[in-house]
Amino acid sequence: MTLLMDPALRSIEHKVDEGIPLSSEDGIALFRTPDVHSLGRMARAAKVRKSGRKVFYVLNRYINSTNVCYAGCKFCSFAADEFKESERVVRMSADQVMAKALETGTNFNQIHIVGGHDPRQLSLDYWLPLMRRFKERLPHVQLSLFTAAEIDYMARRHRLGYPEILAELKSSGLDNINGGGAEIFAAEIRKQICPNKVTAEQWLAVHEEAHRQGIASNATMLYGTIESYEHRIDHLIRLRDSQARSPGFNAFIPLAFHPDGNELNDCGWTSGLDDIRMFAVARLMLNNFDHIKAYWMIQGIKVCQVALEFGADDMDGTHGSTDEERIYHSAGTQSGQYVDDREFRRLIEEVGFEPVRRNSTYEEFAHDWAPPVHPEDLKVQDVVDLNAVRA
Ligand code: V47
Repeated sequence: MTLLMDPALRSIEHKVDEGIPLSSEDGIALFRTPDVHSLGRMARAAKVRKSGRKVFYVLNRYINSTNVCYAGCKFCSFAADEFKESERVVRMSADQVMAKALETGTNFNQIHIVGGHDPRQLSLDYWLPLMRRFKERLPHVQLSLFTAAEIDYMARRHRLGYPEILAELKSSGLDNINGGGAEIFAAEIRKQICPNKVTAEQWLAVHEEAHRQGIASNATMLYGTIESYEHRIDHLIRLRDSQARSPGFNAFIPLAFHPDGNELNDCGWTSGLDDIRMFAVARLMLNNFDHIKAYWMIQGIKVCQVALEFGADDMDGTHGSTDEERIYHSAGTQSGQYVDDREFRRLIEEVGFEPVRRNSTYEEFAHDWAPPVHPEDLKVQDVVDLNAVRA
């Protein structure tokens, strides 16, 4: 056993070593401990037990397909009102989404798309044909689409239950649901920061039904607005209970609040120390989650590198080009848009871990894996040569 300076952490370390789930009081003690070094050591050990020295990354295309949204969340700087600020509206056609995905080639393993509660785009008539096109053109790419809030919105518009809409989405190729829309589960906070969004119960019901149907998913938590440590711990415990009821979450991603240009601007930025604690507490509370993701674009590359020493084992991945992500770029992130895969591996190796390329469901790939050539990628000369070989 490690010598711990804060005695409050001793019984917690014992539970962690024995695989006993931590209580709410334990979680609060972890957030409050002045002994951040011991917190980090415990979280790092928990990470190493799960994934050794591996740190995962994905060659990804990231697209925000629409910013029209009627949810009116107070923390959001991304949503555009289509009538009052039409100049800001970005609403991509299916052809534009497809073209954007293919803009920088086909060697990627995941396409990540989230948008808004947009009545014109969140419809099965738009998505099902587009998803089938993706699967035909890019059979090696996993579709990580929507948040549970978007799926709930689409289900209500089509008057379908969650089992029915998820079955439709799965049959057209949905592999993974993104973790957004969870915000903070506590109703008293939700009614202040996102009064028109799914409830916690609905969010969890979408994910649990998806898992029952074999669709994987991620979970997030937005922290750094008006919530307390108690609210954060309540959120983590509800996720842990949900994973026990209906397993299928792969990664938990803490989303640090970005204050620029939204109604919660007074809350300001989270501190680097709060970010690091958040990763460590998540790793220790969520003993039934395999992965804790430090998304470089959200907390920034340097904090995410430190987070790898505090329990995180994933840095998300590349974006295809330099203008794809808009949720965090509208709200003030300084992270930039583009890190290539070589640089990704270097960033992970630089802090002593082993980079491992993955897809949405954490199947592993050699770093230089490339997809089989698709007929549409062949130039005329290649087709002639291929026919000559066949003859
Ligand atoms: O639900 C919006 C968050 C989420 C702000 O599954 C904000 O791998 C901070 O789904 N400050 C959507 N957060 C993004 C999302 C996501 C992100 C990263 C990884 C994954 C994954 C999914 O973005 C929303 C909301 O919680 N968000 N505005 C803001 N100002």
